[in-house]
Amino acid sequence: MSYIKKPKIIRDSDPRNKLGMTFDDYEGVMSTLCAGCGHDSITGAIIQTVFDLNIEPHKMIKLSGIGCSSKTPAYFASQSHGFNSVHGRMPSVATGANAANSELLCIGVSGDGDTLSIGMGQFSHAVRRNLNMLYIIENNGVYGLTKGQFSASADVGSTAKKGAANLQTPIDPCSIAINLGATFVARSFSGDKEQLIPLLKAGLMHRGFAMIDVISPCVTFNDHEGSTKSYLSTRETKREAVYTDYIAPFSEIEVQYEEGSSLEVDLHEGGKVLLRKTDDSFSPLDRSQSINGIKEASDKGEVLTGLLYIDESQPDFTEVENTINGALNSVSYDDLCPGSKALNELLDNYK
Ligand SMILES: Cc1ncc(C[n+]2csc(CCOP(=O)(O)OP(=O)(O)O)c2C)c(N)n1
Ligand code: SF4
Ligand SMILES: [Mg+2]
Repeated sequence: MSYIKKPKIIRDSDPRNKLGMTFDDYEGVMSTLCAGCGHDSITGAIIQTVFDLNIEPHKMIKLSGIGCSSKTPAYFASQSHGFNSVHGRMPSVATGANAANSELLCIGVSGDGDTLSIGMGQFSHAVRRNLNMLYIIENNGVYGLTKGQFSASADVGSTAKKGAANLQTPIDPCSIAINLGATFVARSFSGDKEQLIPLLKAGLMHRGFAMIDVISPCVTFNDHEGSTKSYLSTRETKREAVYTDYIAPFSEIEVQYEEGSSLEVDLHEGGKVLLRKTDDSFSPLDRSQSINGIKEASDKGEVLTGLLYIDESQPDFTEVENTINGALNSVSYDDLCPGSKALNELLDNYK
């Protein structure tokens, strides 16, 4: 992990968001990842997302596990809260953060190894609890940090740097998440900011568990011929299911698409997702169609990208658990310590 601060040069002409903050204000420390690593492109997209959404840094928490991908939170929003947890254990820390402050915007960044192997149990329960967080998987098909072993998302036949082929069936995080009850599932590519940034915005504004699987080539261990997660292979096999844009609340909505071909989805937090179908057979509002669409594309050797599934009707973790609105540290002393009479009445209920 790097602790080297980026030199901050702010000019009067720099664009500022509604809070008066510049893009640089949302940056983190200098990246120590390999030059060209897809993870750094995702960091750039996250910075653009939180800048555009005018997020107040103290209202956001960034979390991760262990891996090259899990270093990402150090590289953006250095003024926000952060927790770099243990390998695969980020979801339990996110659960605690959600319970302690239901108003914090939560961004978790994980890897395919961190999520689909050691962290699979924790990931599954974060999904089924509909934890209110944006969960980004920086998916390169390998354990980059430990020098390129196949991960559980490596495709059958995909080769390692030294030529050995993976023989085990991959786990597709999008299909798994939809099956487990995720309420927002999308896939994109680190090199496609035009698609990725609107998805990040919509995912962050979604109330509930929003997972985005981002194919993010590892240039050091998995970007050669034979790898199915390389820049070249992903560019050739990527197929967009629906064009997706995020529209901020209160801004005028202009629909320029032909009648019948676009669909607006209201998000709990006030924004809207605008979908335009590029393929009439695909609807991200129908769970079984989403799963079938992902599988059909995969059978053809394609990677289906875009918003793959969304359900805005489900209550999130804090609503189901009826936790307090707001932060625990803002609860008044009288509410925290209502006195012995109130305590005795409470205890009587358990007798
Ligand atoms: C408990 C534990 N087991 C194993 C490791 C070793 N380890 C560190 S990172 C990693 C895999 C990271 O892969 P991924 O999540 O895909 O991240 P990437 O480096 O590819 O971005 C492993 C197995 C560890 N740090 N802690
Ligand atoms: S080893 Fe791979 S995943 Fe890790 S920083 Fe380098 S290119 Fe990125
Ligand atoms: Mg990985």
